[in-house]
Amino acid sequence: MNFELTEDQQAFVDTAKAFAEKELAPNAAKWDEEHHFPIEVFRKAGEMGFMGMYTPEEAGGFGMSRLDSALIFEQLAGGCTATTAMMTIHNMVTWMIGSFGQQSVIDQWVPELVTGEKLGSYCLTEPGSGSDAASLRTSAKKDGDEYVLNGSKMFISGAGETDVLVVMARTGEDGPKGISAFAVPADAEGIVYGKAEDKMGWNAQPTRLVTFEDVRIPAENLLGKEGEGFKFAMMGLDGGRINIAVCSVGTAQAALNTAKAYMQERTQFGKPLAAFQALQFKLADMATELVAARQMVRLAASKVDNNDADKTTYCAMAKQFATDVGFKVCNDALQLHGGYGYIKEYPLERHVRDVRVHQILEGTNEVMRMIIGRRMLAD
Ligand code: FAD
Ligand code: 2MC
Repeated sequence: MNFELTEDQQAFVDTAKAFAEKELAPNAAKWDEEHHFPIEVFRKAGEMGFMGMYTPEEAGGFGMSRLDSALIFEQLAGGCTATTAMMTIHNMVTWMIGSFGQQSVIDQWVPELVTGEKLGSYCLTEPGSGSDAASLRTSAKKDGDEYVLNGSKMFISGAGETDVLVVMARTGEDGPKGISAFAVPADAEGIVYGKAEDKMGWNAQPTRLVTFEDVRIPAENLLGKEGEGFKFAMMGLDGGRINIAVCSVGTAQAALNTAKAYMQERTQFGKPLAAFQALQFKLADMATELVAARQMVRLAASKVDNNDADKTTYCAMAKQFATDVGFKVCNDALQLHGGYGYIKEYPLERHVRDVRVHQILEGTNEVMRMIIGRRMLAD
């Protein structure tokens, strides 16, 4: 087993790092402050090939491995966490349409999703159904050659700014087997968008309630077959959880780099902070835990690439571990800055606010433990 990156992988990392340094990092604080959703940057990311990375080639994507995509997202997240997280959700949606859509639906959406000219949202959560996703109530009723959607989706990332929504809705019985997935044009008549939620972090992208009131869509927009939607939603989230985990790793690495530099510059008691062994030990623990998190995410990504039977468990482990470590490292980096860490002139408080939600969304870290525990006890 070789833990070194290949030449190609190193080139992906270098390209993504350069993009993050040029297009994301200089603007991240402003986008956060102004709650600006940088549409123009998603277009540029599309030109770089970052918007349909692991979508199958036959559907018009780049067919990259999850591991290679994760290497790229890690670098991008070091530039702007919230913007990169939106790119990861968009990649998940593009993969779902490209993998499970009928050819006409692929032709309609995937080319422009891959270039970043169009953007996608993922709609699973509802006001009454979060962790228990299979209890969702949004309905899709077949009416001739159309489906009619009614219901609400809560906390939808990018909503109001995106062009296509992948919506999980009930076409049959209660529970997971009655759920189907649809590609829904975001401007379809009857879709109502709520206000942008006032959030702790992830301010460079809007999060909205989306309500469907007798929304009619062509029946061909069904992804796969009726009843397959919950499985598709979970398959999407296996990859999504790797991506969110790696957004925490990339952000935490940026925070660690900032803290290391600060420890060497800041003097107290006549010495640089770096001279105090207590702080050296803190830095050592941050670096060690971050390496462990990174390796775990890469292992999970390779399990998905190899379609390993345990891939879902590894994705859950990586998501839970890396997002907890990511939050801790960012918070410790803030602490190492003392009072300066708490003010917005430094990026630490933004890092802490942005990565905090990674412990909650794409399945809470309690749900990740549920997935891992169930699997362990099933054997
Ligand atoms: P609940 O499910 O009500 O959970 C409340 C608490 O109880 C949590 O701590 C949870 O871990 C715990 N809990 C629940 N059940 C159990 C159990 N059985 N055992 C132990 N603990 C349990 N969703 C989308 O579909 N698309 C999006 O784009 C999207 N973007 C989001 C963006 C943001 C900024 C946020 C905050 C959320 C987003 N979400 C999105 C929703 C997110 O996935 C949910 O918030 C999350 O899955 C948790 O659901 P909930 O908020 O309803 O919490
Ligand atoms: N891949 C393929 N199939 C899967 C799967 C996976 N990863 N996970 C479950 N399934 C299948 C499973 O095999 C079963 O099918 P079958 O009966 O044919 O074997 C079916 O789906 C039902 O699975 P469960 O019995 O495990 O379903 P349960 O209702 O117990 O819930 C749980 C499972 C808790 C893991 C799921 O509801 C969940 O992930 N909840 C968290 C919700 C979540 O992650 N929301 C994120 C929203 S998106 C977001 O936040 C963004 C920012 C984009």
